[in-house]
Amino acid sequence: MTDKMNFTRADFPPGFAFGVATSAYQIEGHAQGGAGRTHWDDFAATPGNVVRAENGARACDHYTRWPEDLDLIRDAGFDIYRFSASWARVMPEGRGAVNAAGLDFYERLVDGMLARGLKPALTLYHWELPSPLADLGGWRNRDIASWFAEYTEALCRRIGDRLWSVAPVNEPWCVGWLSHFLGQHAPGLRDIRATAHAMHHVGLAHGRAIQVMRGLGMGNLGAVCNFEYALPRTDSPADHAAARLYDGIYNRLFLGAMFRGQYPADVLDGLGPHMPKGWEADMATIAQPLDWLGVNYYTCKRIAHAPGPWPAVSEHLGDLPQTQMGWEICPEGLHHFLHFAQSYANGLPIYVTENGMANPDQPGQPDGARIDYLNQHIAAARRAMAEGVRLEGYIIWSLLDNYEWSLGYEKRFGLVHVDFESLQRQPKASYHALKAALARS
Ligand code: IFM
Repeated sequence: MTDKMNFTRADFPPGFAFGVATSAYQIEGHAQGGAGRTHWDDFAATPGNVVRAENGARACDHYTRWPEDLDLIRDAGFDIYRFSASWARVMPEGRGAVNAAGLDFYERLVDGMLARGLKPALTLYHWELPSPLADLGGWRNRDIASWFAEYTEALCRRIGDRLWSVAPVNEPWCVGWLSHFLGQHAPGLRDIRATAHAMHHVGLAHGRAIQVMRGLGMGNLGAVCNFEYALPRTDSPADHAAARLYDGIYNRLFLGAMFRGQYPADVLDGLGPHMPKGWEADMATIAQPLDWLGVNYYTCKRIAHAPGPWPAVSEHLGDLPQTQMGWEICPEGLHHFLHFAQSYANGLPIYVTENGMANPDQPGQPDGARIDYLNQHIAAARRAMAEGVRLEGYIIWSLLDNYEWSLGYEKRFGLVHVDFESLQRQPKASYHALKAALARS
């Protein structure tokens, strides 16, 4: 293990931007500032859903400690801060009345980034759906596209003039499949019809939000999707077919819709019968022209055919070393997806919008495993760039240890250690290594 990055800023083209990412519910402390209840509060309050039933009520208290957190980002030499706004903080009921303190908070935060020379990269939705909208069916209800457009307008009228970039929805696959088919995230459903509806409505909401922001004269609008490298578990034709379908559901569905106005045919074979009526007419709205594509990448999976109803696939682990999440470390997958993203993005800039690892870090103990992980992945990205991929930035998940959803607070992704009792921040060795690599000579 090393304590140094194996690159410096000078190894990248001028203008290549480095950043860190977080999300609202995972760090802010949702109990403060008049935010409304979210479906994650409800999900966490239901026994068995979240480790120790932990929720985002206090989290990292970024709501009050944001100046210190922005200082940490600036002091390490990062260029971009990718953050998200909480829908329920801006609109506690999800629509209608706006929470003035919520808008004030995001304005202070964005102005704080600009004052420190950071580029504010906003995500409008990183999973904390207001509970009153969940009561109406949440992502299953087609009206969510209009509710989301209303929220987008309320927030962007206030801060849209100062944002460097915006993506509507973080990781559409997680909002659709992980939350409605696998049941691992709020609202915890395991229902194919709910999944098909939610996935389609996520795309529709994305398209409507882009339209609203274009209408406000905003630019540099993109999409952030997560990708998982699907490898067949064995050489059998059945496992190859299963891996291909898994790739379709996970990796090709949203890119197909957003960049080509089409869902992949192999995924529609299974999902088609469950789609909302008249979905075809929405594809032009979903495929709004974009300015960039963001790639979130962490791991690969070994996929096997599994007897049972569609999609009849099962996920397995291979022999590669694993992170604290139990995810295999597979930088080859990032190289693959940067080329893959380029094949959809038609010459647009591509960003790695999330990459990083969870590690059982103790304060004061060097997190060499994270430095190795980042070195390997950044090397894979540089290889793709040398082969012609238009990668223009690399954003690390995450600035702080934070609320890792159904896994609670014990999976530590931060470059900065957070003591969840005292809330004290302590930069890890990876933070210092990145700071040295990013220093401008
Ligand atoms: O913590 C999450 C984040 O909210 C979305 N992308 C993956 C991260 C690690 O699981």
